[in-house]
Amino acid sequence: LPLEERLKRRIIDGERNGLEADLDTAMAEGRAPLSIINDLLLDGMKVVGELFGSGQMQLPFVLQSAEVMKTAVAYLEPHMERADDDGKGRIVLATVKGDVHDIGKNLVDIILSNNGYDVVNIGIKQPINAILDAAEEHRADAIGMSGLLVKSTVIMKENLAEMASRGVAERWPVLLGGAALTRAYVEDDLRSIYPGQVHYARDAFEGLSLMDRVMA
Ligand code: B1M
Repeated sequence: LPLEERLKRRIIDGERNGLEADLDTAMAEGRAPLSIINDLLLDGMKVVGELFGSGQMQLPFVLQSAEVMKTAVAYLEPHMERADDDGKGRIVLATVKGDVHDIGKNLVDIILSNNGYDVVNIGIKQPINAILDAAEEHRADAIGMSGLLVKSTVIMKENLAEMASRGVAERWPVLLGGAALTRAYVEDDLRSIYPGQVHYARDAFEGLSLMDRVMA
């Protein structure tokens, strides 16, 4: 297989033998690490999602694909360009309660960290109390929640309602992302229950431009 197809295939097959060598070759050929992730590896992940969703792939194999994805991202990260405008603001990032998906959240972490933001990534399955404690403790300027399950979209709504009832909405603009969310759900349904700013980010880059807007 040609290199690009092979890298995509590695995610689908969960094959990590020789992964680093292929990533090195792709970079040596002039592909930027982020383009390798976005244009090749995430394509593979999309196929994994489709195969799993249609019952053609079992969960342990999805897990293997996710592990290869994580290994690849960790390998590429030190090769990414870093802007030198540090100190643009601080965000607490979490995957919401009940949800373990973290590949997207961790990409958001990487993109924001490489572009001048201080990211406090508190991990997966985080209840609202833990998110707010972290935001308080680290004096965050914003809160980012990720979740991929349909039920996570409901949790996000509950979280915003809780923040509104605690009167902290003015203090923390919220960024939301994850495959089960839609812009309409965030902008039509969630905005109406949260008196502060709530933004939907389709991907990590939109997350970055929203942070730039929130902090402006
Ligand atoms: Co699961 N899973 N999974 N899974 N999984 C999905 C989400 C699913 C759509 C697959 C499917 O059925 N086709 C489905 C959800 C269905 C639903 O809710 N209706 C599903 C399911 C059902 C499950 C389990 C329930 C399966 C089971 O146990 N029977 C279980 C749930 C466990 C739990 O959470 N309690 C489960 C488990 C897993 C694994 C552990 C095996 C693994 C996750 C490993 C890990 O993350 N460490 C896994 C995976 C890999 C997937 C798919 C295949 C891929 C997800 C992924 O990493 N995508 C996924 C299929 C899909 O998404 N279509 C699926 C790549 C990633 C970069 O994309 O996270 O969307 P994403 O992030 C994007 C944007 O959304 C955005 O930026 C990123 C790109 O730049 N973004 C943000 C995300 N967060 C953001 C936050 C922001 C801004 C942007 O600001 C704060």
